[in-house]
Amino acid sequence: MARSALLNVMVQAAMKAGRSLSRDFGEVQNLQVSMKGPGDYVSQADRKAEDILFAELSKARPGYAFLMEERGVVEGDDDQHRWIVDPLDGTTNFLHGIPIFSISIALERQGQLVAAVIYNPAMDELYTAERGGGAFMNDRRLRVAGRSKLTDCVIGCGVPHLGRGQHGNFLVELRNVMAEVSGVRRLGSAALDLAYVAAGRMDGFWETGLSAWDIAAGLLLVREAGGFVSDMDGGQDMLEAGSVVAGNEVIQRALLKAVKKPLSAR
Ligand code: 2AM
Ligand code: CA
Ligand code: CA
Ligand code: CA
Repeated sequence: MARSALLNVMVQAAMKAGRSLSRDFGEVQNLQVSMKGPGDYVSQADRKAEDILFAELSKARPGYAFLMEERGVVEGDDDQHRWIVDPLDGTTNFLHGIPIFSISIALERQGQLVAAVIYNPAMDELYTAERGGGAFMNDRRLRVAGRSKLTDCVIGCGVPHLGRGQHGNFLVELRNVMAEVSGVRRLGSAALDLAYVAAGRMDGFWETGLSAWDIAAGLLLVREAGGFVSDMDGGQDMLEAGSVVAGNEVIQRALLKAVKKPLSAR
């Protein structure tokens, strides 16, 4: 498959960082791990992968700004372009030897998401999308699932963790969704959750309390696979709100409604 020069740069960077993560995943017991907050771990593997992505992307596109999980904001000379990067999405899985984790890279041009790469090195699954150009896994074109009844659907979610709050809301949301769907899943990497929605593996996904780097690439993937995304209020401020509800046109709307159903309406 012919990829644009831009996607090539992103894929090369993701593969190189992926090789670093794979090496560290093989020796996970030897990694230095520190805690950023309650239950919020970061390891040498996160930092090494981020260093590789920062070096590769800066070299290929000098001057672009960055928003990265571990470095935070890095200003650039170019005020049109910004990389939004999570070097390891699913650190908790990674540190427990669970092979569900990913690298997530998105590019914004004038505030609009234009390119996305999500890579799971453990499964060698590479997701790519470019605005207007469709979404792919490896070389296969992706399309969101076509189910139209919530009762037939498998829905992904994120569970709030220690120190993050919002547990009460989540339990209400989960109760609502459980009552209406065929199954609920929790992968532990929001980037992969969205990639799975794009691939039609899961019919929908919702999560709150997220950061821009968790979801930027996944949002473009879902849209380019023909899916729909909104924040928890039904608006389009997912990156600012740190929340997302995703699915095909019908399921996205039905899932948002189910998630938000007040307890008294049950
Ligand atoms: P991270 O692994 O990059 O930190 C889980 O659905 C999402 O929440 C992931 O994108 C994960 O990203 C993020 N997250 C942030 N802090 C977390 C924590 N303490 N435990 C689990 N997931 C966390
Ligand atoms: Ca983290
Ligand atoms: Ca993350
Ligand atoms: Ca991370």
